[in-house]
Amino acid sequence: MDTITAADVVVTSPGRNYVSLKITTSDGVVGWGDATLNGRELAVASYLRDHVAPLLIGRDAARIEDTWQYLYRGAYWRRGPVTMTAIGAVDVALWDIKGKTCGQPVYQLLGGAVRDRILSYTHASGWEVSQLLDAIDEKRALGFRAIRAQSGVPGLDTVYGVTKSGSYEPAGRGTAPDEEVWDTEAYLRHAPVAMAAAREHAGPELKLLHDAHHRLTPIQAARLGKALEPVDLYWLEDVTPAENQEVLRRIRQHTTVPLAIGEVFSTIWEFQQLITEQLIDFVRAAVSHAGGISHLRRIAALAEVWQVRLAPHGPSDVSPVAMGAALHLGLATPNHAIQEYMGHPELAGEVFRHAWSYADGHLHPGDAPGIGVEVDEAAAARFPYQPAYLPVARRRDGSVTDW
Ligand code: CS2
Ligand code: MG
Repeated sequence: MDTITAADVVVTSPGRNYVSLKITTSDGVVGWGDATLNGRELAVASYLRDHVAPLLIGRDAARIEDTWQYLYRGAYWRRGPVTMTAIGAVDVALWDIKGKTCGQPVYQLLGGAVRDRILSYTHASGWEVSQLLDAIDEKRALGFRAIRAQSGVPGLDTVYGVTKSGSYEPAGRGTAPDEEVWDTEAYLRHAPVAMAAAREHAGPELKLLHDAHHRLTPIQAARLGKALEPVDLYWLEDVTPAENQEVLRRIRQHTTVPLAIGEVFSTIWEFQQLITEQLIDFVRAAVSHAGGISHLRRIAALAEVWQVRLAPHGPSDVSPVAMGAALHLGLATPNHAIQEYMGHPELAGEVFRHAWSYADGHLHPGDAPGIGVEVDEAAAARFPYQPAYLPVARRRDGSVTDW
């Protein structure tokens, strides 16, 4: 039996913070998992170091599902992003080990490829609409066939997904969150204008996506959805906070715009009504935040029954390890639609070596045994953790709203 002999947490910050879990077995096999939770990295690192790692020592590395059940049901206190990201890191690391032990890429262990390559989308943004259109052209020149478009909003100094200069990274370094002023009415006036300009500029073929990032009430979301129907979006994302899954019913009554929800969700139970009542079209959970490959494949299987498709979250704060895991799952999952690929900081390339690759608007996990992503621990040590927080949004009256 190949038993777990060590479970170590590697916190590093090559351009942004990442938390990786390294599991080592008695046969000398090393598996890696991603435990990064943007703005709460140390909470997951502690959950792993203080409460999970000691329990893993001596366990059979091959028993992935038993370990998942042990960490989920055995914890008593369950669900939530910290717990599920910790479990996700263990799960991906154990799949990595199993693949390496069998000499197979993980997608082969999941039933083999159902597609040759995975459609991907990336981000294009610009404070002014003209800058957004230029950014779309730049990303199309890189081969992307699907692009998320985000623009500034007249009257606001900060807007989700856009910077006035340089590249966009959501979490600001510092010991407290930046605070941003948000004005939904200004956004609702401008978003249809910016998205229509993007569609006019890009032509009918390009898959255009837009992220409303949890900020609208259901009726505001319905209004935006209707206004964007002529733009023919591939999806409108996070139109409203969806802890109350029921509210999506109201939006569905008013608009046919495809809806994508769930990057902040971490278990199948948060998707249960959204899927079984077809209140959404795309599931957005990340492999790292939703309990790993073992749990996200369950969510995908439920979604398949209701013709809902999987589109895993893939921003810069989903590390190259979890991107690799997402691609193995995506290659082997029939109802997988598209993989987000925002890209990672350039410095991350000094720490993470990956077999997955991008070409011509698509991604592929590669055929290295396991997940195919290795972490250079010596390089990781060169980039110590730096506190960083996602912003807090406030309305113009000073009350906190969803960022
Ligand atoms: C965004 C994310 O990629 C997306 O769809 O919603 O970039 C999100 O803002 C960050 O992951 C938050 O850490
Ligand atoms: Mg999003």
